[in-house]
Amino acid sequence: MKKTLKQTLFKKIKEHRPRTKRLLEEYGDVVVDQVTISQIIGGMRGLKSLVTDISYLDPEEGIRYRGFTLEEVIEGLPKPKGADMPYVEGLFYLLLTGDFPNQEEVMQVVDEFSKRRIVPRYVYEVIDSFPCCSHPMTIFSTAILTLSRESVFNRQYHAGLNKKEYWDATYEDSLNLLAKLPEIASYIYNKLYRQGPRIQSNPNLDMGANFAHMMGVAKPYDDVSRLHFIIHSDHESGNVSAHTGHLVASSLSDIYLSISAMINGLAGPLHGLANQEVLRWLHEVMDKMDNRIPTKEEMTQFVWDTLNSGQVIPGFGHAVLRKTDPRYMLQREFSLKHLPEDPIFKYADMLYQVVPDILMEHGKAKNPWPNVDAQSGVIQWHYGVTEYDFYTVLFGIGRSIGICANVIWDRALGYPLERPKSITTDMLEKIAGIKKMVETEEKTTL
Ligand code: CMX
Repeated sequence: MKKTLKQTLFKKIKEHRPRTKRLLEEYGDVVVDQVTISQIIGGMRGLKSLVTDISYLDPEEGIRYRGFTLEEVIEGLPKPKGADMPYVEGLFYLLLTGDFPNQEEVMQVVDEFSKRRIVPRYVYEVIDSFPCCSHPMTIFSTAILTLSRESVFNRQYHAGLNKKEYWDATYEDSLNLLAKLPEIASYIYNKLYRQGPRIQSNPNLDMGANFAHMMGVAKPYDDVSRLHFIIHSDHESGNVSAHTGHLVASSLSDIYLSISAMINGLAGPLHGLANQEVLRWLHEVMDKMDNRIPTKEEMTQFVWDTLNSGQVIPGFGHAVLRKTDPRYMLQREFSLKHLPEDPIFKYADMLYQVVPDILMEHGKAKNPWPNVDAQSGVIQWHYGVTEYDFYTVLFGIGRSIGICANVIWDRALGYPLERPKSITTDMLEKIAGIKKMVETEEKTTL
């Protein structure tokens, strides 16, 4: 009998624990980085102060999951029959263990997800009770929060759980939650935008196909969903959603509280919400152009107008990346293959041609190249999911997979409560020697 994912994971955890223990006990004083005032005031950019083995973001290369590029991940994971994109459940296996699952191993996870997918009725009642015009991310976050009462971790913790077992209960909570996210998200979508009867899930389908089925969108939307969830799952630890998930979980809040919190971080326009902002912005341009494809000069003018009015160009720039996001490139390749003639794709592609040069001339953004959000909405739009307010929910399903994997490992390795130290502006000025200079100046004037 093949080992289950949980058994394989436990073996990896036991192998890894001594590495963390040795680093802490024997090398705890080794200096990794130093911190400057601009990093303290400037959102801790580049400060090496978190650890994760699930993914690593190289500024010049882009994301690697467990050491593998996205192309290698897509190539190496098992795929459902006839699909171009792999099982999302297989990605979860890879993120947790660092190993590519074989067909039998991935089917075990597909089966686990299928068994845990049923959402309690009270969650639907909470969703139904939202006032109209609520943003789908607010509803999604609340629905997840509501599930906290199901937490295995909470139950076991209050009954007296050994620290070494925290990861196990968190693993159970994570699977229980991840399996339900497509059901919750598609329910929100249908409620907000379709008003038709809910499409029941099909327990025989994998996560991507089941999501497409519940959204009521035909093939290849199953592959679109798989690709979307896989490429959005993780982007190392420092981005707002990943960091929030880790931070909240570090106080031993359960996975539902942690994932709900990370969804709230993702809902900001400088982070995940940028994918809806790209479509909103493109539609403003389309309206002004009466749906005609603008010339390069016209598009250039729109971009400058946005910059000159003090707004950012959504879908461009990145806090870490310094080249075109490989997640953008993968989606662009998909679009070139499946929707090259779509007008929205043509608009987005024109942005790719004009924005980087403009941002360079503008001279502020450290990275003028497109990020993941510049292209994801274009694909959704093409397949009929045109309600762009919903796009960040899709990002949220994917990102939850990575955060759950991270939190399980955080608990397995006993990472403590996160608690950096803050200081005051007075103290920073003192460190910079500014106060002394001001006092001297005052004395001179007197
Ligand atoms: N358009 C206009 N100005 C931009 C810009 C853009 N796309 N990207 C960066 N800048 C500006 C910043 O606002 C900043 O201006 P100020 O000095 O006036 O504050 C300056 O350039 C320097 O910023 P940076 O160091 O290059 O970038 P940050 O690390 O501060 O911010 C990010 C990164 C993503 C928030 C920023 O590039 C941005 O706002 N992009 C547009 C929104 C977006 O696409 N977000 C999604 C990112 C991916 C994701 O998380 O989903």
